[in-house]
Parts: sequence; structure tokens; C-alpha cells
Amino acid sequence: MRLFLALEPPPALRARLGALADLAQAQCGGRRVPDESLHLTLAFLGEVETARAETLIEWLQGEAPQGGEWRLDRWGTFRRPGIVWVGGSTPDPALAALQARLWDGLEALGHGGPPTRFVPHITLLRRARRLSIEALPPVDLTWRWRRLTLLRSFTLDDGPRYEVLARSA
Ligand code: 2AM
Repeated sequence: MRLFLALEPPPALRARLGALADLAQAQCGGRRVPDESLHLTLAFLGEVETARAETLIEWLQGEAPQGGEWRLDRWGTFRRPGIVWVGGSTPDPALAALQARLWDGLEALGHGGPPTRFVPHITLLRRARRLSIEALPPVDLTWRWRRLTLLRSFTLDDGPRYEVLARSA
């Protein structure tokens, strides 16, 4: 199964991000990520066997992140897959530390290693037709995060769907 570790926005922030996704779609076209799927990926694990997934679930349930605040204040794009996202204009040390700590744990469990570059982002649109984010209004949101979620990704005809497998303390 295809797994990843992420932070899930609380409901009020999810709704705000959904409204931004609507604005972005009106401007850029493409496929809007449904509100319930909005997330920040911290570690993408790819295909994981069932037995290893069970170990991951137990490990995650023993984790208790301290939490932090992430300031979301910029639009961004990943050109080739046509992704439009929101994220932070400056690197966030707490998120970077969380990501590094997670990968230490994941590597100890035998799961590869971190990507060479970690660009924290929340994908709002996929397959955008125009990456004209300069026309979008400014963003300034704060995300108070703490719990981590292990998610399973399925690919359906109209895009990915996610199932929650476990959460940290
Ligand atoms: P995206 O939002 O930029 O598309 C589930 O697929 C999550 O893992 C998504 O958030 C996706 O990022 C991310 N993801 C998918 N494939 C990935 C890969 N090969 N490397 C890193 N992250 C990936």
C-alpha cells in the first residue's frame, strides 16, 4: 500500500484553504483538491508491505510531537505536474526539525531516507492549466499543528483519495 505521513489542517483552517483552492481554480483551472484531502506531507514512503505498515502504525502511536505554528504566506507552483500550492515564504525550523526527526525514526525502521529537498506545501490544485499565481490575493494564515497522521493513498479516476490509518499521540 502507498503510504505517507502528514499533518491534517484543523476544520476551520481546512475551510479557509478550501476557499483559497476555489480562488486558485477560478484563476488557474485544473483539478481542485477536495477539502477533506488537504494536507501537508512530511514523509512520502511509497509502497509499503502490510507487515511493515503495522509496525509503522505502532511506532506512530508512540510518537508525541510537541507541535508548532506554521505561517502560510505564499503561493507556489511545481511547474511540471501543474501543482499550485500554499506554503511559507521562509523555512520553518520547527517543521524542518519534525521532518528530520520523523525520517530518523523511519530510517531506523528500514524506510529509505528523506528527500534531498523538503519544500513544505499544501497542494490546492493539480494539473493547473495556467500557473498565474501572481494574480491571486495575498495569503496569511497560521496553522497550529501537533498530531501526525499516517495516510494511505488510493488512485481513483478523478484523482487520489486518502484513508487515515493511524495518528500520533
Ligand atoms: P503533492 O501534494 O505535492 O502531490 C500523497 O501522494 C502525498 O505524497 C501528496 O501530498 C504528494 O505530494 C506526496 N507525494 C506523492 N508522490 C511523492 C514523491 N514521489 N515524493 C514525495 N512526495 C510525494
